Amino acid sequence: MGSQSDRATSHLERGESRRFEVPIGDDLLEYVIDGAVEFGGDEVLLDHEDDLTAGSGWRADGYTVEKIVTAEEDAKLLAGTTELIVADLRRFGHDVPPGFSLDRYHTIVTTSEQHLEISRLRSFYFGIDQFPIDIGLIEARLSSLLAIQVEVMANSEIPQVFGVRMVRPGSRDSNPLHRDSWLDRLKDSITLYIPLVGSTSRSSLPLVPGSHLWPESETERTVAGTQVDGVQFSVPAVTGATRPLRPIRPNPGPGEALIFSPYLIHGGGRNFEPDQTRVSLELRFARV
Ligand SMILES: O=C(O)CCC(=O)C(=O)O
Ligand SMILES: [Fe+2]
Repeated sequence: MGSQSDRATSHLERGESRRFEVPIGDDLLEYVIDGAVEFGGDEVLLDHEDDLTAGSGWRADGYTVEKIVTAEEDAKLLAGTTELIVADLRRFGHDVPPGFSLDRYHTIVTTSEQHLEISRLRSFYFGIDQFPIDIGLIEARLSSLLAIQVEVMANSEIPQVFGVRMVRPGSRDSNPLHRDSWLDRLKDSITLYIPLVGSTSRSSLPLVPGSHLWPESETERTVAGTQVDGVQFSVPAVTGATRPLRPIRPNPGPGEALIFSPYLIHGGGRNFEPDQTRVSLELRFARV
């Protein structure tokens, strides 16, 4: 295991297929790549783009874990998010028992088809007016950590938005390894991952420390149209590197956020827990 991930440079042409494996802790991420892949050019993207971590003490790692909400705010985040998801589940005719906890999501949504059906409604993105606490609290804390004034961003449809990620155990609900900065609209931003339930050392968001400073020529990625496990993702997926690809799971605890650069390789957030859905909040911020 792992030989391809150490130096996965066998270039794929259109129409070809290969397996791609990346060890993560004691677990193994496995993907089937169908279609063409390519290496980027010689440049390091951050050499000429805005690095919001420049003034922080963790610029070299590209991520940090910090306390971001109080226990009381954390409880409100969980309760409010549960209400939003329960409303969507009921909209799709699912029976939700009283006292339902979000980490039981996979016991209600038991198939990928059901998960995709709910996902098509809004891709689990909500307007910030539905955020369970004052977003200004998080903006202020993040601004102070970065020593830069930041505010929550839009996506292509909602002016200020937050996402709820739900990754069922043993599912393909998570996205493959990628850099957010390969999407133009996410350059010059910073991302927060806030765990709600079921986020553990075997389910939380993985990332590759320091990979935000790798030259593009050292990362191989899918081109438009190439499928990963039968799915075309909007962001190119990493399919290899000339350096060892060794993602870790920083696994933030209650009230903490994993704060990371959009240039960092992250994703591959498969859930290897046997019986808990991982639920986390996803928030992106830009300079005011
Ligand atoms: O939470 C995950 O598994 C993926 C998150 C991600 O890719 C992002 O927030 O940009
Ligand atoms: Fe991402």
